[in-house]
Amino acid sequence: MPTQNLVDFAKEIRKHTIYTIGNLGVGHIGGALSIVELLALLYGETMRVDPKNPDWEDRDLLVLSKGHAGPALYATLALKGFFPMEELDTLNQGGTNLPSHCDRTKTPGIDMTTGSLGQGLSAACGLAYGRKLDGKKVFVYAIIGDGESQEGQNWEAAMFAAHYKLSNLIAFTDYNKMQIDGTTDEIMGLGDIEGKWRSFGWHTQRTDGHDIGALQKAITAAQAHTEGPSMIIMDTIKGKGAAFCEGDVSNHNMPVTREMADAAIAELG
Ligand SMILES: Cc1ncc(C[n+]2csc(CCOP(=O)(O)OP(=O)(O)O)c2C)c(N)n1
Repeated sequence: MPTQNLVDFAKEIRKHTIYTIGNLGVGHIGGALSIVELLALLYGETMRVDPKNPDWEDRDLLVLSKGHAGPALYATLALKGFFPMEELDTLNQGGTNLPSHCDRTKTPGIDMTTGSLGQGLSAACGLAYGRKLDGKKVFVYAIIGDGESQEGQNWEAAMFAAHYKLSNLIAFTDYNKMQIDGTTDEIMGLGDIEGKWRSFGWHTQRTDGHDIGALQKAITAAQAHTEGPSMIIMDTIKGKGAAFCEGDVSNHNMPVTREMADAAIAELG
């Protein structure tokens, strides 16, 4: 069972993500909100990180391959103390350390620069393979989108990770069934997505991506699998928790006024 702390942490991440995008006036709110529970669990419990030493060599790493969901990760990192909360007000503005998409050279706690979809899993493979060669007992986590899964490079990474038995690589597919222009089924259906990963030699699981307890179990099982990489397919809802856009296919990158944000935050309590 998740502790109340993790549920509360997820709520705070969600509120600050909505606030930050509302403060800017526009942003990738849908795909940011669908990964909030996962981020709360990773940074609230699972990952070994040190906010005071973000470049610690023995830390676990996260590659947020769907880098447009950066605002949710920024809220998480700020709440963990990687940088001051006030910096969230600078999202995607001139001179900011928080660009709309993740940049490891700008933001403490960001482990990989992402945003060009399809490439993050390959980077995660490299990080995991390097750690394995060095004999380091750390995990590399990666989050990819379902629309992003249509990019062919993912499947080269899938073969690589299985071939090199990267059991220190645990990836998540944010299966919110939507992408920029519509549903994944309309644009390019993923079919049996879990079966695809399994056939590439990955240990696979499918779970509710908004249920922290279910995610905990899945991550524990993935960590225990020592034969190769793991993929956890998370069933999620795009825009989860923001009443003005939850489950709406137009929420990919949408205008959000302060009034909309304030109302959604008040509703979360
Ligand atoms: C290589 C590349 N092509 C196009 C884009 C523009 N783009 C940004 S987000 C997005 C849709 C991604 O859909 P999905 O992976 O399902 O993300 P989510 O719906 O969870 O936000 C696209 C096409 C990009 N960032 N990179």
